[in-house]
Amino acid sequence: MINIKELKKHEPLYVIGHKNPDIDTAVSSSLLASILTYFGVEAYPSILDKNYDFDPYNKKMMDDCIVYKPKVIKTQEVSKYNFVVVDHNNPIQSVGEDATIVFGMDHHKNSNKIDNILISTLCCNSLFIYDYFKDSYPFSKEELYQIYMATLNDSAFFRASRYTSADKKILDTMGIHIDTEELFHKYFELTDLSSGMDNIIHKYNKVYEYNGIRFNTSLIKSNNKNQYLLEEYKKCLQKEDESILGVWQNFESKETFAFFWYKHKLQSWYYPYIASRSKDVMNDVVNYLESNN
Ligand SMILES: [Mn+2]
Repeated sequence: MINIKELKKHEPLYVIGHKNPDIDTAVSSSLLASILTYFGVEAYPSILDKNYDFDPYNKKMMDDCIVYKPKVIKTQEVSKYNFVVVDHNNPIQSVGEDATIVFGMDHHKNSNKIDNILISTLCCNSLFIYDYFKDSYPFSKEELYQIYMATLNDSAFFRASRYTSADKKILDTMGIHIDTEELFHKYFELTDLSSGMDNIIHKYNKVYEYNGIRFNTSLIKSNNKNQYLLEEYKKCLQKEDESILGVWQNFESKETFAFFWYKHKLQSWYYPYIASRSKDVMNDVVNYLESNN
């Protein structure tokens, strides 16, 4: 169990997710702040002012399930606060490496940059928080619904490879019965490619890091109609000065194409399913980096 007594020494705590928040980051930070408050620790969901730029593909679904009102912290005042991180575990994706982080809960590959962090293999961090506290915190109906929505979004409505039987098992205990295919048709959005490939590659990209090697990443959700743009995407990646990982998922043909532009060489991978950027693709990237360094 988490050490409440120890956390209390650092209050108030500011629970923060990754920049360009998606549903899981919004729900995770709000939820963990509420849980800590319930245990008597002063805590608030938070975000840095420079990062308050939503991932637009989640906005409608997010607005329909959560009133996300984080405390907005000025980036130059980060050193005044004690943070708890959720839905990421590398400080470069939020508060920066000099900030004080006292605790964290995440479901991505461990960067080993934060000492006191719990890492899960579940497909969604909100689901991990639910599983961890379900016997000690009375989740409201509204919170359960938010967790369900975050899980749907993080798993591409159960289509992504990171969604496993372990996730399903936990979801089944929540007592929520909704038509997820109906929600898929209501909320799922393909990447808008109309503003040009160069723009798209630089928009809402996440920085990844492995063993000190940093690279940008881009994720495209496509269909058969847009598949002809894959070659242009590949070309645009190769025009980058810095390293970049591009992931192209076709939700109609259920295929994934990944390209890693590193040291001016392009490495490609193909998956006959919807491969998760943070799981399957990153695994291959890590293996590639290990065999090439
Ligand atoms: Mn997540």
